[in-house]
Amino acid sequence: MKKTLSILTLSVITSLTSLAAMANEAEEANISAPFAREVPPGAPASASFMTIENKSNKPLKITSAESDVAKTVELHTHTNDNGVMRMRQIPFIEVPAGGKTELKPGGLHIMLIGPHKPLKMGQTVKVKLNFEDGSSKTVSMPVKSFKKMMMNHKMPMHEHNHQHNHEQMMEHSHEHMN
Ligand SMILES: [Cu+2]
Repeated sequence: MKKTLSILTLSVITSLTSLAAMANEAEEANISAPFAREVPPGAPASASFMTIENKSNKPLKITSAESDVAKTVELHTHTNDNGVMRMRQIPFIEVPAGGKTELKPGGLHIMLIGPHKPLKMGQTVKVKLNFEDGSSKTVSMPVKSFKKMMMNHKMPMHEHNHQHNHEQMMEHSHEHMN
């Protein structure tokens, strides 16, 4: 009995040691340029964006997200459905080994559904990312106005129109959702 116990203890210590040696997914994820979208009072939803870099040699997955600024937080993407951009919920956001995944307007995003109060420029919003292995990371992000950002970017005409269309599509999709 005593021998069994010590073998058990030893194996627990060994597995704990190997766990500690391996960084978890949250630690391997490098977040840059996070921001949330400014929304007016009564807006049904906002969205947050960021670039996620994977420092490890294994793919990592964000399987959910949470925030105390909104009732529900979902992982979303945009798909082109016969020329109409639609948002849909996805089960995870994957970041390839040694690569990066960009969450941006018109593409992948973290949807903040049912904001408890209007999100205003200058505020900081916290979004917690939950990874597949159970680890998590809280990201603090500034609230930014899309309109301001686009005005600040003196883009060539074509690029500007492109951005503008995205903005319209986002508005359209948001209305669709509720
Ligand atoms: Cu969305």
